[in-house]
Amino acid sequence: MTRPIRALLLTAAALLPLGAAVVWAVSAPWSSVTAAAVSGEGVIEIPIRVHAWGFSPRVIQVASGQTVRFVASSDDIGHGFAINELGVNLPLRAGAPMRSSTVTVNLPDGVYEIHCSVFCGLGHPAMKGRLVVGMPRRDFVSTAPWLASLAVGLAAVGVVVLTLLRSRPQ
Ligand SMILES: [Cu+2]
Repeated sequence: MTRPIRALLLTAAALLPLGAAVVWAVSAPWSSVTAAAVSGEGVIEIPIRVHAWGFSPRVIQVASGQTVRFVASSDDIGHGFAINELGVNLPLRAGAPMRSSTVTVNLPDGVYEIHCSVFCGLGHPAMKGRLVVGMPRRDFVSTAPWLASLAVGLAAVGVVVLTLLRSRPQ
């Protein structure tokens, strides 16, 4: 194996685990679970920051039966914060926080979509978050990015090991 090819392979092998780690961190379900404050009436207030093109936190976890109020604000342009199953749809302007009415989460354990309800440009269709109710069972779709990044990481380690073994002087 020539030296430039070996260098290229080693670089790729070093970068792949980094990419895998990013995929893993972004897709990990607990990566951005909200810290919510309980207000006086036992209503959990959930602050959400909305920006082009995403939600912070991206994943909101609530228990079934909990009464919540969403307080959403846009960091940049007009967006929307909507969860169809809860009948929540807040139109947002930059710098003007909006509170939803209080809603009791009477939904079966599961993962529900949070989406932007106001067209906000190129990334709008992909602007999604997740509302996790209770402790839903993991399905394959939610573990697929994990498994993929694990496989990529292992493959990268394999490439490094093979390259080092082959480049050993005989
Ligand atoms: Cu949008």
